[in-house]
Amino acid sequence: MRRISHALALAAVLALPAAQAQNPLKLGEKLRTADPSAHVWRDGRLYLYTSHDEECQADFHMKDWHAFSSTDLVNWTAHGPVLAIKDLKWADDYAWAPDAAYKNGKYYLVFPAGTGVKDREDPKRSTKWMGIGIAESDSPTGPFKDMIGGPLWRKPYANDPSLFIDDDGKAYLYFHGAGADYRVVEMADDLRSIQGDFVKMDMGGHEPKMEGPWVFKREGLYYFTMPENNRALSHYTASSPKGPWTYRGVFMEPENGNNHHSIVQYQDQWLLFYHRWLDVPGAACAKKQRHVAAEYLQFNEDGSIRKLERTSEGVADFAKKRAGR
Ligand code: FUB
Repeated sequence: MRRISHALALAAVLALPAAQAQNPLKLGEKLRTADPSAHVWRDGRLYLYTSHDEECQADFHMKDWHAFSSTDLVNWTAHGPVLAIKDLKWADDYAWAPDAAYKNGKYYLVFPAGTGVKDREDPKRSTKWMGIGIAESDSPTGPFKDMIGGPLWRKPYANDPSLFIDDDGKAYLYFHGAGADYRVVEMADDLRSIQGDFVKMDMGGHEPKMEGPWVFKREGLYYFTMPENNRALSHYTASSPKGPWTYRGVFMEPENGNNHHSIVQYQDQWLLFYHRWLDVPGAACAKKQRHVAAEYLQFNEDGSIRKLERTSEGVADFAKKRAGR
């Protein structure tokens, strides 16, 4: 009898991770998604805007951006592509990491796109250029329309936008740029143009190579977060959206390849969305491919972000936590 109950207990433990596993998120059986930008809109749903990898992609030639939404973070509604490279007059490739915003009753998708090719052997022969565009919609699920028909600027070369709207309605655009990292530019009220100069922010002397920044505010404190050296998620804090910033350290270590993330509060929980490079059994290639995942994010007493591990459970118990409130 005792042996049977031990066996049952072991079976239950072994069954647990599989039953609860929610990472990577179930966004579509054959759809390879990356670079999740998470937002909670007025309808109470959590939305993810993602980029979309071709199967077994190489050099990130990407063609469209997708949206998904959920209320329990387990069951996701796919809203399909919300904007595609073919809809743009000024770019024909590189549908990279997007961000989104809600302002003046409209939804905005801010996105990088480009042209040309990168010559990895002889970088001087590269013709690749990238810029940042902005598209509008009356709905969070699009379709989004490129109202200005061009990038917000041509120089500096830029991608990975993070559009932060402060409580006073002012919009700040952060991005990764060629020789122009750690810059911020304010945007016009209608978000159709930038306003003023690019401001180089004071990062307290810590300026590693970076990609996709993500800026948010919690309890009056501003957070500038980014994948340091494109891999380790790290953070800075400040009392203003333009800094000066204080470096607060890495909160997620690197794994396999680049990382790109977003952070949002949803129904009392702070959440981290990011992507992982994972094996895909049965895929046409042997290499790892990108998948969107999520974890709970915790803060220390001093406001810094607690270091976290990647888990297979992710936020599978989100609905249960909500019910237990
Ligand atoms: O998905 C294409 C690029 O890879 C993103 O824009 C970067 O942040 C990196 O994730």
